[in-house]
Amino acid sequence: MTVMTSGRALATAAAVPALLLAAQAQAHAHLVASTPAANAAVAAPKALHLQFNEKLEPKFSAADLTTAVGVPVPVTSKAAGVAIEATPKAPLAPGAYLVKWHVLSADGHKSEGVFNFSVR
Ligand SMILES: [Cu+2]
Repeated sequence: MTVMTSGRALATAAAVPALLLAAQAQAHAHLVASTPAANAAVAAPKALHLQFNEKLEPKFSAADLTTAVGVPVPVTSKAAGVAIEATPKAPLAPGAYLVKWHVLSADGHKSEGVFNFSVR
């Protein structure tokens, strides 16, 4: 009984990414979710999480952080699997921030993007 239940759960979980990939088949790696979310106003996050639709090449995938006026904010960026985690080296002060990401997906295509959030 336990085996059947987990089997159904796995089948359901596998179906969701398959649908997402089908809808984005031409788009290569792109951002599907982030924490903070784009345009969100949040308490200072300890880390930024970016999730993509395709597996990333860690050596060529990273996120950078700047203030809204372009002043670099030091972060440690680590890519693994389909995600990037960028950890600010110091607590983020209240204000507006810009996250710039660039990735190389496992299919060999580069893509990049930008989103912003603010710290209350
Ligand atoms: Cu591609």
